[in-house]
Amino acid sequence: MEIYFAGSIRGAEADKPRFKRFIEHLKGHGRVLTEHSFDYDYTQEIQLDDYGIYELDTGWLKDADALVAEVSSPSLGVGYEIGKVEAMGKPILCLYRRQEGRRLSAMIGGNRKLKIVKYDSEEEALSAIDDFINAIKEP
Ligand code: 6K6
Repeated sequence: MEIYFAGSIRGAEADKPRFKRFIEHLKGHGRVLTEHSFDYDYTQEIQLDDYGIYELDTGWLKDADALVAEVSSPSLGVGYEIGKVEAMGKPILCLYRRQEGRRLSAMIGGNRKLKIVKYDSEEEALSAIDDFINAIKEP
């Protein structure tokens, strides 16, 4: 199982420590193609320009069996990735942390093709990941 994890990088409030915990959990289910996208030391080492990042990421989107997107912070890149993977007909889980005074974009929250999980605690998000991946694995 190859999993594409998406989360805000240049968008609002990129919460890398939380993304890394989600990635570690996902690694228990398969290969996370984007593991290093949320690792500044590593990405600085490989130093891709924006054209290189786009080529690498769009290739991984094609390879992925499923997309897990953290959508708590608005991000153009994450929205674009969700749209592309939806067009490929692959399963998508969107994880949204409930926040006072904020609402998830209707273009994500109103899309019945996406599995949307709104969470308060990280444990809820991790258990939603398990349910989502186990449902894909079922024959
Ligand atoms: C990452 C950390 C430090 O430098 C980088 C290099 N940038 C990126 N590397 C890999 N993937 C990226 C990078 N920038 C955006 N993406 C992709 O878009 C990721 O797959 C994210 O899910 C998404 C984030 O988009 P923005 O618009 O929030 O940046």
